[in-house]
Formats: sequence, C-alpha cells, structure tokens
Amino acid sequence: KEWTDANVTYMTKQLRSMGNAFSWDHAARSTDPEYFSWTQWMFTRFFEEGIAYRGTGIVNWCPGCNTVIANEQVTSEGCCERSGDQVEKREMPQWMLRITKYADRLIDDLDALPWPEHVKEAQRQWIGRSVGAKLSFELRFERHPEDNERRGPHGEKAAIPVFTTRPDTLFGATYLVLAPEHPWVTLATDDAHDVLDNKDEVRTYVDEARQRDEKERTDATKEKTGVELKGVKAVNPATGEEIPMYVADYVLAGYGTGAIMAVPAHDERDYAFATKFGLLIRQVIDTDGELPVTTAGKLINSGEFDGIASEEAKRAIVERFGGEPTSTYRLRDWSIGRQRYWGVPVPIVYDPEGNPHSIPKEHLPWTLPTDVDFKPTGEPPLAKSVELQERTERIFGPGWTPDVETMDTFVDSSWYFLRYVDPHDSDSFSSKEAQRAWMPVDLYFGGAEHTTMHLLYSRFWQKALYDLGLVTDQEPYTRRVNRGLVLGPDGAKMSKSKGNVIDPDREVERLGADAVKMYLAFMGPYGDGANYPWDMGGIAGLRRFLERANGLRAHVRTTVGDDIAVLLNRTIAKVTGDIDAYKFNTAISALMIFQNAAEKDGLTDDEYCTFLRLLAPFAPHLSEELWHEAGKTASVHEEAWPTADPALLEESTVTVAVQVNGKTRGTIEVPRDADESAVLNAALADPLVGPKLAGERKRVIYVANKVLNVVL
Ligand code: ANZ
Repeated sequence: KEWTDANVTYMTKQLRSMGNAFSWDHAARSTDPEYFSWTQWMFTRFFEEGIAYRGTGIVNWCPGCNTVIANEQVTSEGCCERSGDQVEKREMPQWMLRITKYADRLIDDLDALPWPEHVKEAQRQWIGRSVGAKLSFELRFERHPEDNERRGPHGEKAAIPVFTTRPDTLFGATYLVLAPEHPWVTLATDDAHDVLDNKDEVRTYVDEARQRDEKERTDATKEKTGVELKGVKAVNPATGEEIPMYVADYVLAGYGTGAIMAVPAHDERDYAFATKFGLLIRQVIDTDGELPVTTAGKLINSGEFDGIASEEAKRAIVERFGGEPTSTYRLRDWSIGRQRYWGVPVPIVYDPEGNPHSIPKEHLPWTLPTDVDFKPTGEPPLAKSVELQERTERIFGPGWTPDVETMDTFVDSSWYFLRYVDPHDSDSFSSKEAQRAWMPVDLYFGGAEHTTMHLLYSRFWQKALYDLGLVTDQEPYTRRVNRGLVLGPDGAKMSKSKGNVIDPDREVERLGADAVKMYLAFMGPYGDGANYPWDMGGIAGLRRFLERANGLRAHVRTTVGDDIAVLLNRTIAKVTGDIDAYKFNTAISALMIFQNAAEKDGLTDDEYCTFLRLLAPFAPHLSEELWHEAGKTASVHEEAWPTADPALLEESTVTVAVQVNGKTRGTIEVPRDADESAVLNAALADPLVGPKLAGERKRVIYVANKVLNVVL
C-alpha cells in the first residue's frame, strides 16, 4: 500500500509537470477499497451467473512469481511475461472466468470496430476459431464381442467423437487417434477393465507422453510416436470398415474432443504417422501433386459423394452420417486466481461442508488482511492470516473459511474506464446516465502488448456486464491506436541493464517541460511500430525553437504584408489536420516555418496571438505565459481553436508552363483559375515568352493552372 501510494503520488506529479490536459477530478484507483468493492461485487454477480467458477485442470505455474498465471501471460517462448521464468504445467483447482462462452461474440463483433486490421486479426488468431464438426465412430471390442451390442442410458452404442475441420475427407479416415489423456484411454487402462490386449504397453506410453510438454508434442519436425490400442477397433461410419485405433501424443487432450479421425492422404501429421506405422493411405480428394495434399477439391473414392466439391461435401457428409456442426477454439477460460498477496481478495467464503458462497454486498469491500507476510512462497499468503479467518467466522459462523487467493490484476483494468466516467458514485460502479454520456471510449491509446491481454479481457468483461444489464454498450472502445516506443539514444529499447535510460524528470529539469513534451511530439508520426531513438541534438533544437518563440513578440508591427496572413492561414489548416491525424511532428514543422517567416517579415498582434493559440497544445506553459504578457487575462487553453479561412488557403497565383508546338519555352505567373484568354494575353505580354508566340496561331490548349500549349 505504501509503495503503491508513493508511486501514484510520484507519477501524478510527473504527469502534471508535463502540462497534460487530464481531468484529475475523474481519477480512480483500482487499489482503493471503494473501487475494488465494485470489482468484488462484479465477481459475485459473475459467480452467481456461472461466469466465474472454480475449475480444475492444467494451469501455468510461474516458479519465479510462485503463482498461477493465465495463458495470455505466457510468452511464445513459454516464459512468464512478468518474471521471465520458464512456466511449468501443474494440475490444480483454479478460479476461472468463462471467456470461452464469449468466443464467437469476441470474434464477430470485431468486424464492426474501426480498429487497425492487424490488431483485430491478432485477436481472431488468439481466439482461434476452427469451424468444423463432431463425428462419432462406434467401437468394436474383440475380447468381449457381446459389448458391441451394449447400449448406454440413451440407447447409444459405445463410440468415440472426433472433431474435424475436414468432414469431406471422412471416406479417407483409415485409423483413429486418441490423446494420451483421453478419458477412454484412462478407463481402458485401469485395473477394472479388460478390453485391451496390450494394457501395459499403453500405460507405459501414456506415462511417458504426459511428461512431454505441448510444444514438444506438436513439433512437426519431431518423429511421431504412438501405440496401437490392440483388441479394439473403430468403425468408419461412411465406409463401414473396421479401422485401427492408436494413442499418440500429437493429439492434444485439451483441443476439440481429444480424439481425431486420421486422414493420412490429406493431413501432414497423419501422413507422417501412417508412413511410420505402415497404415492405409487412401486419397479422397482429387488433386494433383504428391500426397499429402491438404487443399480442397472434388471428392473421389467417396461413394455417392464422388465429384462433389469439398465445401458442399462437408455439409452433406455431416448431415448424412449424423455429425454435429461445431466450432473449436484455441482460447481457454481465463484463469484469474493468484497465490500472491497483492490484488483483490476473491470474495468467496466456504461453509463447513466446503461449498463456496459469494460474500453479500453489505460485507464488501472484502479487504486484504494486513497480518501476513506478503512475500510469495507458493502457498497463498492470505492462508496465514488469523484476522481473515476470524473475520469470516465472526460474520458467517463457526467452521466457515475464507478463500485465500487474490485476483489477477487484469481484472482491475477490465472496467476502470467505466469508473473514470463516474468516479464518485456510491450507488453503482458507474451510472447509466454517465455511461450514456461518455461510453464507449472514443479513442483508446495503448501498447501492442495489450492486444491479446487487456484489450481482450476488457472486451469480455464489458460483454459479461452487458448481459447482466449493467452497462449500456457491448464494446468498451470505438477507435484504437497502438503507440510505439521511445528508444534509448543507441536505438535499443531503454533498459537499466543497457544503461540507455533517459530520465524524463532530469530532461524537464534541464530544458523545461515544454521542450521535452514538444520533442516527444516531434520525433515522428504517432502510431503503431513508430519507435524512435532519443536524440540529444533533437531536443536541443526544440529548446531553441521555444527560445525564439519567446522573442517573437519583438517582431509585432501595426502593418505587415499580406503574405504572412496567407501563411498563417495555411499553418492553421495544417496544424489542425495534422493533430487529427496524430502527425504532431509535421504540425510542429508548420509552426517552425511560420515562426521563421514572421521573424523575417513581421506579424500583427492578432496574428501573434493566433500563433500562440496554435502553440498552446504543444508548449502549454510557455504559450500561457506569452499570452498573459500579450495583455490577455483569461487562459490561452480556454480559447477557441483557430479556424482557417478556406478562401485564403490556396495560393493566389500559379506558375504555368508555356509550350510552343509541344516544347516548353518558359513559364508565366498568372492568377489561379484565370481563363484561357487571360492566360494567353499574359503570355503574349511576357517579355521572354511573348516573342516566341509570334505568327499565326492554329490552336491554343490550356490545361487549367498548369500548361498553355500554342500550336503555330
Ligand atoms: C480430419 C482431417 C483431415 C483433418 C484432413 C485435417 C485435415 P485446426 O484447424 O487447427 O482446428 N485435430 C482435431 N483435434 C485435435 C487434437 N485434439 N489434437 C491434434 N489435432 C487435432 O485443426 C483441426 C484439425 O486438427 C482437425 O481436422 C483434426 O484433423 C485435427 F485432411 O480431421 B482433421
């Protein structure tokens, strides 16, 4: 708490020193009990709706942080994004949020969002929707043929469902593969069952496979391994053939149904496996080239479906063989329980029988106990709190126990924008009136690292709240702009270890906040991938520009030429347009061009004040001071933004090339949009070009404002 408060104070001071126009009266802190009591209340609503649940399964364990982390917090190298430690897989109970229920909406609603296409695509990829079908393969037991006719409670025969994206290749499914963790394999290898001829061999393989991580298992270059499930066969529903069954680790338990129909002629992995184990390879798609061919085409060796194209055959085959169209997703539910001290305590208590109950609103906020050591040890620090246990029993009764986990801090940022728009409401987390006035967020800036974390979590959270009738919009943000990075002077990412960190406070101290702020704006256009190195010379240049701005008033005159008014007008248009396009760098260059001209030609007092208004967003402190020195009493930041006069925008004269019989003979200056006869007269009157036009003119062609061609 002390550390957080000190940081907030420090950063607030730092941000204020830059003169940014934040609404400080709309600030909210996710660490305030007053804020997180709403986070907890939302969790209890999610719990009641089944969105939050206590699940079991394989989780990511970070040995450095001594806690579980979410899939999204594991880097592509399998490390913790926070500590960098190699993440381990553990099986343990976990608090989860059912983000997978929203997978389709999270994908489909992207279409209407005016976000950068690559950000949307990254979310689609992360969610990873595969459209396909479930197909069932009945089993044949060789050791106990009587089992073949046995039926389940709903009259069904023993069967293995598979997930496939290519039901059109069903006639080419020549064997079945189950994941080592598949429940049927677990059942068939336990002591109570006697269906396999090689139970021990299968057990050994399963135990070995469990040791290997997913990356190793799905590595396409690695030689395929597996063991046949001897004594049992599956029936291909299309051909009626009995086909062998295997357990192999290239099939993953957590994807689809954990079992596949293998089509070696049209799938790379199945092809590699079938080749190694000498299994039947039957081509069912008519394509050129060597097997395996994975593209779609017309069906062959597929009975009544021969000649039908893949897309149509998919539908027809699923329908004909009792399949079920379904989608599978890469996205997993969001694991949010953490075995660490900081974070919002999970607002759940357990009755003496161990059943979870949400903590009623009147007992929220459910605060963090302070009588514990907060260092992570692997065991949740809250488990050691005497106060938390006593509090629970005092409120709920003897034998009741508290949940001892805290929530991933991404829950805090999943709804903060809703609080910003209504930070002081004590009846709700954010009133509907405030939401109707402000939400969704018009423009959201942030780093690319948020694409499949915060940006996905908060979209999910918003939708979950929407379904509970608590928010007015289905999407939290309208436009999104990713930002780049300010790199060290050496062009590398700033880091303490590289010694290339620029301390902004020191630069503010040295050159002033306006110079630092303007320099940041001047580095280059703002946006994705826009990473710029810090340049000491560059910031010094901005400082000099500001010093000259400080002296510009000395060039104010009562009468000046028209040119400066025209230039100022163009500067207004340029700065305005550039700000809208986040091209702050070219907006500043336009201000520099104007300042140069004004120093040379002079400017009126009015023009000077307009310049200050244009400068104000970039150099808020200096412009305010100069504004007051110019005799104004109100703030420059409360002035209306200058508007350009379109009539003055275009340059009033144009340079026209004069051609004789197609050859350029010189140029003339004429008023813009002058008509052909006026331009011809000007050309004739021109001392250099005029004489070249002497003679009989057969034809005159004038391309407005560009070329006058005279045919003699
Ligand atoms: C038969 C088939 C024939 C397949 C064919 C592909 C090509 P994506 O697109 O990534 O979703 N599959 C299904 N569940 C699996 C699991 N648990 N572990 C490993 N592989 C699994 O891939 C879907 C395809 O991956 C599915 O379609 C299935 O192989 C395989 F010519 O079924 B297919």
